[in-house]
Amino acid sequence: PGGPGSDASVLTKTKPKTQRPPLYKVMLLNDDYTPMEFVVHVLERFFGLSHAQSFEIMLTVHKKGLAVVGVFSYEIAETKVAQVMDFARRHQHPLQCTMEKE
Ligand code: TYC
Repeated sequence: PGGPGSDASVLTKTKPKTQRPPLYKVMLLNDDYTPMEFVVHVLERFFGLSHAQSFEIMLTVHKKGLAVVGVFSYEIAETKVAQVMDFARRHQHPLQCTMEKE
């Protein structure tokens, strides 16, 4: 009892795991009708991006079909998507904004 290989001699290290909340990518999708200036305005207004950054991301979406505009916690991502979708709908533009777990 207590010799090599017995339970008492086996050291089990338990790594403390820090739980981080999952993050969500918020993406803008391209369409043929939403004016470019409107998309730039949306990015400035709801994502706090500079005009230059907003223009760049808008062009990426226009050329590639979609782009990640930011990464947020679930609640914030959900709010951004709702704000953009509501703003686009109120202006009668078909702009689509979605979120996806990172
Ligand atoms: N493709 C649109 C146009 O040519 C511009 C646009 C860019 C629309 C990004 C949506 O998420 C978008 N007017």
